[in-house]
This record gives sequence, structure tokens and C-alpha cells, in this order.
Amino acid sequence: MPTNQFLISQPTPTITQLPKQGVKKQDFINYFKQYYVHLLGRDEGHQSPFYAGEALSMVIRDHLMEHWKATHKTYKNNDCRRGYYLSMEFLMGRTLSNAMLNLGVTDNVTQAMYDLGIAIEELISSEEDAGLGNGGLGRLAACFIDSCATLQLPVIGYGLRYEYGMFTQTIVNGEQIEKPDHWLRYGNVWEIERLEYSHRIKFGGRSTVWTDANGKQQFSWVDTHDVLAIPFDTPIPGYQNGTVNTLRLWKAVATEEFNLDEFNAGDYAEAVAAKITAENITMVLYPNDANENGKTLRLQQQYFLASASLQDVIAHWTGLHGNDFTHFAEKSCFQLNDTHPSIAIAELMRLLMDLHGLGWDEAWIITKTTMAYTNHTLLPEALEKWPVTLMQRLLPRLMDIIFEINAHFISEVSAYWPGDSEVLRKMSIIEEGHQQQVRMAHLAIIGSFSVNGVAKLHTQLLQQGLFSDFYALWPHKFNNKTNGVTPRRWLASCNPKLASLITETIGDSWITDLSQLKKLEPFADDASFRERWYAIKQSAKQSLIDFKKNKNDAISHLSVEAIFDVQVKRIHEYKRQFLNILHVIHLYNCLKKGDTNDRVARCVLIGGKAAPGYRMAKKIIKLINNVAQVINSDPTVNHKLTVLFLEDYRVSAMEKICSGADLSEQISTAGKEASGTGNMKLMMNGAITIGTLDGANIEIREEVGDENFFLFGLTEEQIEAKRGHYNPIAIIDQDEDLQHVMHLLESGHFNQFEPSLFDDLINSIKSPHDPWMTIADFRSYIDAQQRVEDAYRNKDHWVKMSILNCANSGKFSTDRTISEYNREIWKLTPQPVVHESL
Ligand code: 62N
Repeated sequence: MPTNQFLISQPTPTITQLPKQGVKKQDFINYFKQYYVHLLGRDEGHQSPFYAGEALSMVIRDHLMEHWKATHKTYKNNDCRRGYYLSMEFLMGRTLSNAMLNLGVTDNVTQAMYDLGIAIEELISSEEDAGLGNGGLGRLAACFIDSCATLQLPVIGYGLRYEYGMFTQTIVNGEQIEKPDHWLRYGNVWEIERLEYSHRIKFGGRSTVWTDANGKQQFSWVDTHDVLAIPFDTPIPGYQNGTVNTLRLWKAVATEEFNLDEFNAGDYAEAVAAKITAENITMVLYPNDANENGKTLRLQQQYFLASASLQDVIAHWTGLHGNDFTHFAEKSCFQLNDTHPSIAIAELMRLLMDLHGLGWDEAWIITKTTMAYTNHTLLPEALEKWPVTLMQRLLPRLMDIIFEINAHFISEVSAYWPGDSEVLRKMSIIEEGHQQQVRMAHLAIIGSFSVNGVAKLHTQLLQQGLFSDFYALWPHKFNNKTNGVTPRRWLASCNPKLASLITETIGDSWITDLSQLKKLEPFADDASFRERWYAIKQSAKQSLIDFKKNKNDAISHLSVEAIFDVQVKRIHEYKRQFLNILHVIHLYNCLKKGDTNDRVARCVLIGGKAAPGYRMAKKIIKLINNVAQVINSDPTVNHKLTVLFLEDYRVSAMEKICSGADLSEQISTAGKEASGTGNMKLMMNGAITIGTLDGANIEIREEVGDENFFLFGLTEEQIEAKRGHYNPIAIIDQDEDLQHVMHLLESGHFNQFEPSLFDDLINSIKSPHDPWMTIADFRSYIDAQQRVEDAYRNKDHWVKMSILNCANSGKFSTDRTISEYNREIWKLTPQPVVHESL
């Protein structure tokens, strides 16, 4: 091809597989010094892991930047269909070590720091967790965007930039104390503020109708109090593939006129108060993982997220296509993480009609072909409802639109089931009663083309129970997407020794294709492999002890020979931490009776936060700590049994815990845990599950085989069949062990100086109306725990089970989950990133 010498040659685009160790050690040293000394103004004599961590993070961030821009450009040039993951929570945890792993620079950077006399582990652990979520739902969003980047899918995560994340938990006198989590206090090097992409969000005011010059009815929303949404972007790198996607979090800021109007009128204090009201919207994450109904601020947060994100997507669209929305639905797909952002359905209608002039039918087709909804719970108390009066006051135009969506829906249902007013009452978006409420799940189902549950059983129960009427009407909308976790964070990064052994044995393709772990199966029969596996597990247990040592003196008589029995998750009655404690008390009782010789030592580790307003959950924490206190300080038992409450359970804590767990407690009442994802992290790291037939446990057992899983408890059907004639007292009467346990509890053995402290807890499990039927599963749980102990005595056998659990955890990668979302819902084309060659 002839070339023109006078033209500056354009770089040729090439698709590159990035070199794994692209930057040399010496380069890292130089860059690092640059930031540490010059930018942060610290001298080399001054040793601060925090500032060294900051400097290193800046180096890594710079490194991501080129890839980020190239990714952006690739998506733009290809004009590809895109996905938007809308979530009120992204529980990201720490970023530095994950970014190094995904860039493939961990070894070089570790060496570089070592040469400077710095232990990288100290820098890594000086980073604050980004705790912008409660539990499983928020962490799932974080794992999802990791997998989207690794699969090179053009997906943006949209969420809120809470100034205060999940509270920090401390335990004082056995009780949970909450401290605010001001995670941004020292800044956040991973985010970039993008003022140029700000949007204006309306609240309050009123909705008006007028007729335009063409005689067409137009709606506007006027006299509003507006708040600005400012985006902060965080890079989300894929695993060594040159893709860097974006997590865009919105911050609420007062508008200019907010201040000026009243300020000029001399109302200085009012002006400042109004500013604070506006900026409160993204001040704090609601720390409730079950229900948060009726709170004005929470609804403001939800609308703020939905409106800012949709305006952002639409602004991008009109920038390219003007007001032509013909192909908008072909090019966009929104995934709603639970009902929390589902006001987006009404907001998209509003934006398309009121701002871009589309008619109802056109706008509705776009909405119901772009929105997809994921449900995460079957608990009726967790289903979101908003009072109509609140919505009319706060979002009047959206309430109009919801009423109209409902009117259209009601006529569709009337045509399908003529004359059935009962079905209309049940399915309506509006719940009638002394106070009308908007049922957000109904809005989400009606406005979406896809409705999915998060594990097989959960989806079945949605179809047959909670949403059965909708399933009868629209069976094609319903589908299952069993959850997963990202193997980068939850194996490669948190358990480097095990990861190395696996890679040495089967190669490293498991990191992006977790089904490869199956190749470990034959090694379960290899004695020398088992020995190495065991040594790694024992050393992880030792690290866990060391990590907790400075915090807790109960640790002193803890041995790595003990079974590390782990239950970490939010504290909730349905998760039945209480059942775990009943077993602990049973063991204590056995040891006190003198049967100490043939018992295997056990260390029971329980961690989790209770919602600050959830009385019973807080009592459970107190009970765990009181039982721990009695057992750990009793020299006749504490060499065989230790109980530890792990304070301030969070993402970075789980990264240390999961490698050291032998036994994974997944003991919820069957039918109540939608999926569970902690179960998957623990399995992946070689823990064996003791669990009920609930959520993803069922699929874990299917994958690993019954012989490598400790099953107990009633099935969901048996639980439901028992309701109405459940008799816990009769069960206690027939079980001597249980009588002893109840006696210890009721005699105040664990609350000698705090009389009747646990009465309400005890009464709740003795009640025939106990929805969680804890007593019903006691015997079978104790028997399963006995099988655990017997199995643990045979070390070879246990290690074999441990290997087989890891080997069969391949299904539980979010890469598999996201591939299914993409194949069946999003239908995005992977976009290999074009890097301009240097
Ligand atoms: C979990 F609206 N849900 C499930 F504010 N919810 O319990 C678990 F009240 O079984 C799943 O594995 C996991 O989702 C992922 O699918 C969950 O974590 C919340 O955190 C939550 C937060 C806020 C609310 C309700 C629920 C609110």
C-alpha cells in the first residue's frame, strides 16, 4: 500500500493479549518514589504504610488508565449494545491487591516493595474497605462487575457514593456497638470525579398537564427542589485482558440556586439547611438487610440513583442519535438489583415522554424491553412497599405514571381472567388498605422482560409461591440465574498458597474458567498432594489465629488441630445462628459431663453484623458472646471447645477467614435463604458444608455429591407442611440432649448477672409460631455435627473431601453466572479491547 510520507502515521490498532508482567520492577520503584516523595511529600525516612499504600495505589491506577481509555474508545467505536447494572449497593472491599492481580503485576510489585524494605501485605491491609453494601446482594454486584470486565462485556455499574458505608462493629460487654464508617476521610485514590457528567434530579413540586401548539397533551413536573448528581468513576479491571470497565457512583450536591435564592433573601441559615438536606441523600447507607419501608430518605436515594443513571444513559444516547429513540432498546439493557432501583421503570417512561416527546405506547415498549429484574428474597417482610401519599409528595409525576402503568396492567389482567376481582386485588401495583401502598416488586415484574431468582429452589418458589399469578400470566419472563463469586478475589487473591498448588497441578486456566478445577479430582487420591493440601489449610488456620491474636485472649488455647467451624454472614433469625449456639451448648454440656477423651477439638467462629434496629439479632450477638465467655474461661472444656465472635465481619475479613475454614455452616430454615454466596467462597477454599436443603446449598450438594456434604434438616415442603401444627415443646420433651441445652439456657447459666436477658430469645424458639422452626431441626443438626466430628478424625478422608469440594466448585464462579445473564438476558457481544500499539 502506498504511504504518504508527509502524514503523521496513525498508530495501528491491534488486539493485544497484554504481557503478564508488562512493567519492570525498576519502573515500579521509580514511579513509587515519585509519588511517595514528590506528590505526597513524605520523605524516605518517614515510614508510613498508609502513605506508601497511597503512593503504590497511584502507580497502579496510572497503569490502569491507558487500558481504561482504550476500553472506553473500543465501546464507543463499535457502537455496541450495552448493559447497565443498577444497584443501591456495591460492596467492593479493598481495591489495590485486586487491581495488581488483574493487571498481572503482583510479583513484580511485591519484589519492588521488598527491595525498598516494605512488606506489601502491610500496604494492602492499610486500605479501608469500600463497604457500600450490607451483605450478599451488595457483594454479588461487586463480583458481577468483576466478571463482566473479565468476560469483556460492555457493562457499567451504577450506584451511590455513600459518604458513610456499612457501620463498623465493635463488641462491648458482649453487645454490638455501631460506629460510623467514614471511609472517605483520607480520600479515595481509586475514584475520579466527573463534574462534566453531572445531572439534575427533581424532588417535590407538582405535576401539571397542558396542551401544546399541536393540540397534544403534555405533562411537566414543576416547582421542584432539585439536587445535583455528580458521578465518581472507579476503574474495574478484567483479569489480564486489557479491559477496564467503569463503576459510576453518584454523589448528591446542592444546586447553585439552592443556596443563592434564600441566601440573597437574607435567609442564611435556611439556605445552609437546604443545602444539607440535599446533600444528605448520599450521606449514609441504610444498614438494614431485610426491610427499610416508609423512610423518605431511602426513597429519595432510590430515585436519585434511578434518575441520575437513566439521564446519563439517555444523554449518551442523544449525544450520538439526537432525539431518535428507534434503536434505543436494541442497544441498551438495564439489570435491576432487587426492587431497590425499580422506580427506574417509571422514570424511563417519564424521561422518554416528558423530555423526549415519545407517546405512551412507544415509551412503554422501550421500557419493557430494556428492563430486567432480579429478586433476592422470599421473605414477605422484605418486599418493598411505599405509601402512595409519600410518593405523591416526593415524586408526583412518577406516581401519575405508576397509576397509569397499573391501569393498563389491570385491563390486561381483566382480559386474561375475566370477572376475577380477587386476582386484580392480588396483582395490582397498588395495595389497598387504610393506607394505599405501591408494591415495588409488582412494578418491577410488570415493567421488565425478565424476572430471575438467584438459585434453582428460589426461582421455583418464586414461580409457585410469591409470584405465581405473574408466572401464570407471563411464564416466559421467569428464569433462574444461580449466583456465584469471583474466583479472582475469592481464591486466587485471598488464598495464594492454595492457588499456587492448584496452578502447579492443573495449570492456571482455572482463574478464568473455574470448571477446570474438576481436574483436581484425581489428586484427591494422591497422598503427597493431600499432604500439601493439608499443610496449606493448617497454615491458613495459623494465620487466622495470628490475625485474631492481638484482639482476643480466648485465642491462647486455640490449636490448628481443632475443627475450624465457621458461620459468617448477617445476623438474622432465619439464618439461625441460634441453632449453631444450641449445638455449642450441647457440646459444652457433653464436655462438662466428662466425655472429653474421644471428642475432637473444635473452634466455633461466628461473625456478622445485626441491623441496628433489629432487637432479636442483637440479642443473638449478646448470647454468642456470653456463651463464648463461659466456655472459653472454663479450663475443663476450653482445650476442646473455643467460641469466638469475629468482630466487624466485612469483605476484607472474609478474605482472611475463608482460607482457614474447615466447616461451612449454612443452616438457614429451608426455603428462606434465596441463595447464599458465602457458602460458595468457603467451598472454593476447601471447606465442607454442613447445611439444609436451602438456596444454593442444594446445587453445591449436587455438584460435590452427598458423601462430601453434611446434610440435615427439614425440606422446604416439610417446613411448610408443619406450619399450623408445629409443637416445639413436644420435641423438647422427647429429646434429652435438647432438654439439657434448654435447661442451661433457662437456668441463666450464660447470664448469671443479667437475669432474664435471653427470655425473649428462648421464648421465640419455644413458640409454636416460630417461623424459623429452629427446634424442629435440632436433632438432625446435632447428628450431622456428630458425623462431621467422626469424619474429621480420619484426616485422609477429610482432606479428600476438602479437595473434592474445591474441585467441584467450578459452577459457582460469577463468570458462569454472568455468561448465563448475557446469553439469556443481556445478549451483549464481548468487546476485545483495541490497544493502540506503542
Ligand atoms: C441476599 F431494602 N440478600 C440474600 F433496604 N439483601 O439473602 C442471599 F431493606 O440469599 C443471596 O445470596 C444474596 O442476596 C445475593 O443474591 C441481601 O443481601 C440485602 O442486603 C438487602 C439490603 C437492603 C434491603 C433489603 C435487603 C432494604
